[in-house]
Amino acid sequence: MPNSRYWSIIKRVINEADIVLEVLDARDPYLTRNRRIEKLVLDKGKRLILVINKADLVPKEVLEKWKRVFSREFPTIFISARDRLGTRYLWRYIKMYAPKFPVKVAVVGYPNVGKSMIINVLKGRHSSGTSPIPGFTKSSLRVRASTNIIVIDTPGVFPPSADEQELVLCSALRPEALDDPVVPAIHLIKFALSRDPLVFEKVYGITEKDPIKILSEIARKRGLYLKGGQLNVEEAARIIIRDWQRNKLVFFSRPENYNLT
Ligand SMILES: Nc1nc2c(ncn2[C@@H]2O[C@H](COP(=O)(O)OP(=O)(O)OP(=O)(O)O)[C@@H](O)[C@H]2O)c(=O)[nH]1
Ligand SMILES: [Mg+2]
Repeated sequence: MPNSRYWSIIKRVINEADIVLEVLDARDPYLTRNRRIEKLVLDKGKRLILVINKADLVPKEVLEKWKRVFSREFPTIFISARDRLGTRYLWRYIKMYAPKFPVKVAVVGYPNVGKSMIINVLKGRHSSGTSPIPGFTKSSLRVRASTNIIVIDTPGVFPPSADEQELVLCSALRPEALDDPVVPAIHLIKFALSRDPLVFEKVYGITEKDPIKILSEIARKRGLYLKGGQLNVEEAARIIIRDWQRNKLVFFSRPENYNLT
């Protein structure tokens, strides 16, 4: 089970670092916050900055709200590593919170949130491999971003207590890694509809609101049938999960969804 092995890497890297960037997914920064990491950072007396990444997928007014809510606890910024937006702020925050120079900055968080892409942005060129498949980075990697700043990439980790459905929502589990993709896909569909009732109409042209019917429609439209002629809803479930992880199925949460204002 790599997650537990990855945790030991995270602990070591947090020990070594002066500042920790906890990377969150802008589509749901609340769900992708990892309290266990935050506690570790605080216990070690290190400085924590919350970095909401993938800002290109979410309206700015929503990001401003998340920033306002989270800033009560920790310094928070939002960026798009892919589009290189807000990265100047990231530099500024790192310099502002550095207790000394040269400073070591650890980049941590759930799988697939964009940690390696942030490392590449800070470095200014491609140093760390990125991938839409969660669990890509498997060890820590130290990169000199400037004369005074060393950044450390880490593997994505999730809390051992997280269940499969949560992990699917956090894009932390590949659909291939699921024994039964249908249950988590149904959970994902319900979650998506609660955030945007029209999302399946917009993305797949499906007006159905019942999760099983949505899966059947996707299977029918793609011609996914089992040998006996029934619709292959398992494959449809994997497609939905994959589309969410690869940003084809786009919806997002607001602080109000968690009664945070
Ligand atoms: N739209 C969008 N996609 C992004 C952004 N940053 C990263 N991605 C995409 O998200 C996926 C994951 O990026 P990585 O940098 O590999 O994520 P990671 O956190 O290092 O993932 P692990 O190594 O698996 O833990 C890739 O497909 C990236 O292209 C961003 O700002 N916007
Ligand atoms: Mg990575």
